Amino acid sequence: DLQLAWQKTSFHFQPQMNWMNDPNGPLYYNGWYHFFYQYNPAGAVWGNIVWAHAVSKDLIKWMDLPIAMVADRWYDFNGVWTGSATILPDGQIVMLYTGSTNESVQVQNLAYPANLSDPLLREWVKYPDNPVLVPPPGIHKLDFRDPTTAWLTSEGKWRITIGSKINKTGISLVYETTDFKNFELLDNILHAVPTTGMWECVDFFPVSVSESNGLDTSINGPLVKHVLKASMDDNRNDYYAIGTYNEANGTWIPDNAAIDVGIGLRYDYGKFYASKTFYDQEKKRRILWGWVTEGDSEAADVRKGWASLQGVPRTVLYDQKTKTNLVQWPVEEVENLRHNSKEFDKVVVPAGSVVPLDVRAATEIDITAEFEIEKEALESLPFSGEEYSCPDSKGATQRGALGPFGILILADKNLSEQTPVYFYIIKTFNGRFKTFFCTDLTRSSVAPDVVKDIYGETVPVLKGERLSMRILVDHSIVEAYAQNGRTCITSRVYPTKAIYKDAKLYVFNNATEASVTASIKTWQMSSARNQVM
Ligand code: DQQ
Repeated sequence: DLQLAWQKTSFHFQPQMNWMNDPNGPLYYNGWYHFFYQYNPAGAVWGNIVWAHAVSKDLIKWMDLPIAMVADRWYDFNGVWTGSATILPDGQIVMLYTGSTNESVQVQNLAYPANLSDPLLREWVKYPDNPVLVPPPGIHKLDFRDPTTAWLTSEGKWRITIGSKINKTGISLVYETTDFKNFELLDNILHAVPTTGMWECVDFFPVSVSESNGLDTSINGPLVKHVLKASMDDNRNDYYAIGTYNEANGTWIPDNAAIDVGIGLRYDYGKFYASKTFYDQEKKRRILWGWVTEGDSEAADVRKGWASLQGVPRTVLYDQKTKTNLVQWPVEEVENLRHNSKEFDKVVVPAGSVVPLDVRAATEIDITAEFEIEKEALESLPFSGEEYSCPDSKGATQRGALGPFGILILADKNLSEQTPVYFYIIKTFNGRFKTFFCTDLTRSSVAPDVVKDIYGETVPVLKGERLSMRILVDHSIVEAYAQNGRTCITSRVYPTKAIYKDAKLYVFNNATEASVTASIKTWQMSSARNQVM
């Protein structure tokens, strides 16, 4: 089936076949990036979970290695679940992961490479005295999973945090250790947020407020803030908040309690879950991996023989301009796949029009676009009390004075299938502008049984800044970034007509009052598969 075959990506991480979920234990060691992931060797649905393993020199072109860890002990009999890597100062590598025991109790286990002189780290050994941690008193046996990378305190002890919940309050427990075998539960939890439910895949890391490089997980100090992220089992989204870590009492406090973990910012407003960062000591950056689920039916996944992707790894930094959010950007290495660039300079897009962009098949394409709105329209517009939210709107067909305008991707020549990625601007009563960034899947496919949500949120735009977006299209995945990565939206799309050479690109403006001028650059993207490293 040509349409199902088309859905396979050419530069996103995905195994040859079968089910994949969370990223696990990413790390850089001896010239190689390592990536492990939750994997079902036996089918395209979740189950039989093991740790699969791949390596790369550039985070884009991957080589599959043998499965790293299978469910062969009582303490991980029901699954080798999610975990994280810690690289010790002497170069040793420590892996902590959750095992679902033969009785389905969630416990934490220790594993390490059999042979550190193998740069591919092919063989993994489980510590004979596993588990190293069992659910403490008061924590349910099914609510204790996904240990983080450890960080070193000023006293020279290691700490990890593990997500859980008490009643409906999401929490993160903290343990201290010196040898990764014996742990002490600290009296204080790292943080808790009522009503948010179980916290999966907690991540905790420092960001610099003054520099544009990433920080090793153990760094702390006056020019450092700490990000706490949790994956909300209740609504399947990754929420983060920026705050301050108090090492002495072991707690973290958000900068702004109104946008605490689980109730404020998300890494991504589309499909993006169970994400995890690691510090790349080679290029001094922090890199974020996130799992992107399917939006088609389970039956379709079984028919095509695979399910799920990983987003292109993203560099994560504190936004020194807004000071309220992170910025996420595809790792620079993805740009090595760019070729055949095209430039569309200062294209005038009048209110209510669609302008085709002459690129050849747009199924593997990197797009950057900047938009300028007519000055007079901006100024003369009356204030509006309009309430807007991407998911509650009618998508790209809902016309406002200053939007929507943006790019139609994966559109056929009749526009019977199209996925608009766009801005929508509101002039609020205080005269300020509020900008939304959305992706509308309503018309992405004529197929009936696929997700057709409208995703998106506000994006901060500072005075004097141009509106800009970047879109990575790779067959059935679309990653959209606004204002250099302040707001991100990852979508899965399943067109039936706008595929292969019939996938076209347009710039559109559905505003009623303003014409926009768009400057767009596109690059075809080479495949990352079957390339020599
Ligand atoms: N996936 C793993 C768990 C984790 C969940 C099991 C998050 O460890 O909590 O496959 O997607």
